[in-house]
Amino acid sequence: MNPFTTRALAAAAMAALLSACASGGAPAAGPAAPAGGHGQTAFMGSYDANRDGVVTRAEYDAIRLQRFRDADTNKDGVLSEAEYVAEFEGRLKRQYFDQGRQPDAAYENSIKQAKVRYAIVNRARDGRFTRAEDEAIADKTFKAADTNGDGRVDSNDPPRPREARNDAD
Ligand SMILES: [Ca+2]
Ligand SMILES: [Ca+2]
Ligand SMILES: [Ca+2]
Repeated sequence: MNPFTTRALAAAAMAALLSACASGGAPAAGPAAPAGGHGQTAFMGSYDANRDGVVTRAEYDAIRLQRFRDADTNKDGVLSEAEYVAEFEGRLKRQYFDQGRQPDAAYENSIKQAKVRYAIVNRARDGRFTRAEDEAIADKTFKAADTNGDGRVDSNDPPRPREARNDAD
């Protein structure tokens, strides 16, 4: 099978998946762009649940917790790599669908990045990413985005240099 055929098949499979998502009916409320990207726009898109331009710590923590619980499909209280990546891919698919995009090289790369992130967040390398580990990362990620340190992430937070960003999520 030549690479073009493989790509076409992959695209067809993804289109089927995306239309399955669509018929499921995604809720209109909630964050605007729930996966991927860096910087404040991505952060707001992921965590500003009521879309008022401010991410409070309460909003942020609630979404992190919900995400963790949704990802823990076997309900054992920890995330395996497969659960972690599947949760991310679900959000990425919705984002692509909402934007009318077909899966592309960036999509594949995002999935690879999610696997890399899992290896980073699961520090113990034991295949068990715990809620406590997630909370520790969440705290760092929020504080990294809240550059003026007022406990909220909004347009008053000056961007920080790229090398200082926390890429854990
Ligand atoms: Ca908000
Ligand atoms: Ca689990
Ligand atoms: Ca702030």
